[in-house]
Amino acid sequence: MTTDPLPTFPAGFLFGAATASYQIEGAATADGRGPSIWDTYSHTPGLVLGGHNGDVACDHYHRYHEDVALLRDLGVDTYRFSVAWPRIQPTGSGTANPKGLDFYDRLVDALLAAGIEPVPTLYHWDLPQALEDAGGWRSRDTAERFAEYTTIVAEGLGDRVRRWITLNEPFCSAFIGYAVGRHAPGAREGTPALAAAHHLLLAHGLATRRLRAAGASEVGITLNLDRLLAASDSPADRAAADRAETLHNRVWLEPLFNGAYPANEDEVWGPLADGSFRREGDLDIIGAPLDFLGVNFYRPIMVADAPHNEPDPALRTAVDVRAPEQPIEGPRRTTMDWPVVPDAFTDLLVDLDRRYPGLPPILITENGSAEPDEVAADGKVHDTDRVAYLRDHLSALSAAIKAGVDVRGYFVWSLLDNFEWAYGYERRFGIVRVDYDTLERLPKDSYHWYRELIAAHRREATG
Ligand code: GBH
Repeated sequence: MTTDPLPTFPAGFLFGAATASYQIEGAATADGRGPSIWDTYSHTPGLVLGGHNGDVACDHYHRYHEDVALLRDLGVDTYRFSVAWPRIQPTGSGTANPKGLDFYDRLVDALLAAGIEPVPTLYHWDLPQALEDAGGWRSRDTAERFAEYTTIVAEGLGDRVRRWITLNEPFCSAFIGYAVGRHAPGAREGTPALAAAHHLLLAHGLATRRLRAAGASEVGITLNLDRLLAASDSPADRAAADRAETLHNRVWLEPLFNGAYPANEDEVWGPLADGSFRREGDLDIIGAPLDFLGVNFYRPIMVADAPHNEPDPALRTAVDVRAPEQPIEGPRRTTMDWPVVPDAFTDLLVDLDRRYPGLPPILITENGSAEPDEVAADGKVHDTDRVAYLRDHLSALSAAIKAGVDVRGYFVWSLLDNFEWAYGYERRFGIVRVDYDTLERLPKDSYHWYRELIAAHRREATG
């Protein structure tokens, strides 16, 4: 294990771990849970690597006590999990399913008993299938349904939960789900993907109102903000990076924090941008003040200028912004084939802080890496590459804080190896190994390293 000095953080900085419902829970039909778009997608042959699905996953639904004990021993202040909408409302509308809500009730109580703050995310991609059948996020009604669902959860858990996250990575829900088609529901559409983006933002705004009405003390949203790099200094490549920046980051940041869609969106989306799905007053709902911004960061993305390669004109206007990704040569790559460039994390945060002066405090709601984790002859997992990734990204984060960026906490992705979406169980992000035959949990070296970092931080803060 590394002997390099540990990065340091301000007193009161929060350390946490993160997971998501469909990726860990399993128990897909237990206690009245309805099907979600990810059940449908993963059960469609050929879409998920290895033909894997989330039917069992880590069986967290039945083993949450063991997982809370792992969190307690890790010493985290806080735990970010997501609530599965189809457990609460099996068909996405109507009265609550008491048994579904009861699971999160027990989880929250177990976390509090272990001295850990529960931070639920209301939507981490598992839309009830019945809502998808009625149009999914293409439809404005889904945003209204989400607001109703939010009220149910807020009333059920609000006496014990202080901090809420509305959506996880709406970029993925809208563009990977409805245009690229590599996430559920697997659609390849143009205008409807832009409508989905808008309706997700609207859902966030409506949910924020409901959470405030239910007395929530802190509300935020989680975005996967990408650090976009131009492949060269040429004006064409820089313009391509700028278009990609709009597609990835500005389409969310501008309505949320500047009260308008990005100024260059016509260039990116053409006439689709002012689609009839955007209504007067929506931006006021979307732009309601937030208490924090959740940022997920994994890697930088380099792009170059290129002609459209998408024959379908509708898809062109949605996601083919003539800025295809280029390989970044040099740095080590994780098993996701993602380059490891910790400085990009510092740069992203410093830039964000400079460009959006009115931004609320930031929480890093995900950061981590997928590595090949074999159990060694000594029965342990020596995931030295993950330890290095975490150490270097936490150092990069510490540097951003020292440069003045107001970051209040960090959640490692992920507590457990889990269902990595289109990659099934073939990619492992956990600091705890899961044996998918026995479902046994085995803390990796990275778990012990993170535990020591947290302990050292506490000693520093109290010493
Ligand atoms: C996060 O997304 C998710 O919130 C989390 O659930 C996930 O487990 C974690 O990252 C690790 O991946 O090649 O078209 O299939 C991070 C952003 C965007 C990364 C979608 C993977 C796949 C796009 N993700 N991307 S595609």
